[in-house]
Amino acid sequence: LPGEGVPAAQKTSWTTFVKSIVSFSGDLSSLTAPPFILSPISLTEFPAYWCERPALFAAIADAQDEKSRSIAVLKWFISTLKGQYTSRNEKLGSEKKPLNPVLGELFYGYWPDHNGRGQTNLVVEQVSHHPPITAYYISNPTKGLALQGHSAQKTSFSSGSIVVKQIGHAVLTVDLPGGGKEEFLITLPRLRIDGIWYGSPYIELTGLSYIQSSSGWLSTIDYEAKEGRGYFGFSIGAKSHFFKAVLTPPGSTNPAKKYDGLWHETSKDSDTGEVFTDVRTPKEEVTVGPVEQMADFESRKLWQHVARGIREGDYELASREKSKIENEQRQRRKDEQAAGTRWPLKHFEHIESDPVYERLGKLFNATPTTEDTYVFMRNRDFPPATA
Ligand code: CLR
Repeated sequence: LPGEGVPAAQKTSWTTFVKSIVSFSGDLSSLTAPPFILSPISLTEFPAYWCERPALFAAIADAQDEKSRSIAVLKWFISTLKGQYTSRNEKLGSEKKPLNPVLGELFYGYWPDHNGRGQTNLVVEQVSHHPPITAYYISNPTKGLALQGHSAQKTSFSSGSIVVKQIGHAVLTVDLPGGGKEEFLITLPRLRIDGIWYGSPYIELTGLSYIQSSSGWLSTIDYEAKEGRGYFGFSIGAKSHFFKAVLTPPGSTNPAKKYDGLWHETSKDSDTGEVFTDVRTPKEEVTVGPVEQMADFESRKLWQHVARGIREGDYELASREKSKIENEQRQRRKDEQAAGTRWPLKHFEHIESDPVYERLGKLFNATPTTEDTYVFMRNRDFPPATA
């Protein structure tokens, strides 16, 4: 039923919200939403989804040749999708509206070493507020792996769904044992947020995404697989989460490997039937130090009272604390403008065009043909000295 997932007292406010997204295109984060759809988690925490299976990440470094490395990267990538796109439904009951990070907001974490896989470290910084852009750097120094990327969104509304175009890309750099490195350009799929009328939004992935290796191997992931249809060809629609992927060798369009399945459950090698990914096992959440020891701009400290308000249903507290943060931000921007200064980023530097994107994007005719990026400049020690 329409509005099924909406608490009775918030039905009017949900209708108003839905009306506002229907006639809106751009930055959804700025719209006021009813309390039941608010998440107590800031978008700066989302890059952690890239590494919740640290062993699969580390395994990329153990692959022995170009082809196996590309397979290992694809396996790790597909295995992150469940966390990236379904974990709010699992944890919070439906997709929710994350807290909109402030400029300079930070999120640090790590996954400890275990069975020789090495420690993986996470640095996230909100590098832009309008539009919201989040930059991240995830590294496993022991294994010689680093993932650098940024994430922004363009949203529009189409036949009952929110369509989210992901802006940004990620580059995975693998240090090779014999010296030298291999790079992987990772593009991001489009999202459709369905279930809006019902008040229980969830994400479906659409279109294609790519993982282009500097070795020439290319993975093409297709999220439009047609197996999502049930008896009589009716679309099951709800939560199909199918994908098909093909891996092609340098300079060829002939697949060397094909995979298909459900990215939130299991997938297989299409030719042999052998298991490719299985994400039904528990994932490992990022380790984060205690809030009491965080700096003021670290996400969980900055938002702690807002988050408590949302979690405990004290929406008055949440909105009062949110206004405080927003007013303080406005004042900061005013002061900077008056002084002719700009907020200094801590870890990243913006560049107009990413040479890796340019170089590797050509190999599969990436659109757009050029993209800006945020280069990771400065690290910090892990685990935090205070932990
Ligand atoms: C951020 C980057 C992550 C993957 C990811 C997952 C969920 C996306 C999020 C990104 C961006 C913000 C997002 C969210 C789902 C809902 C939310 C699009 C792409 C929007 C702003 C909120 C819409 C409000 C409805 C829930 C009503 O790697």
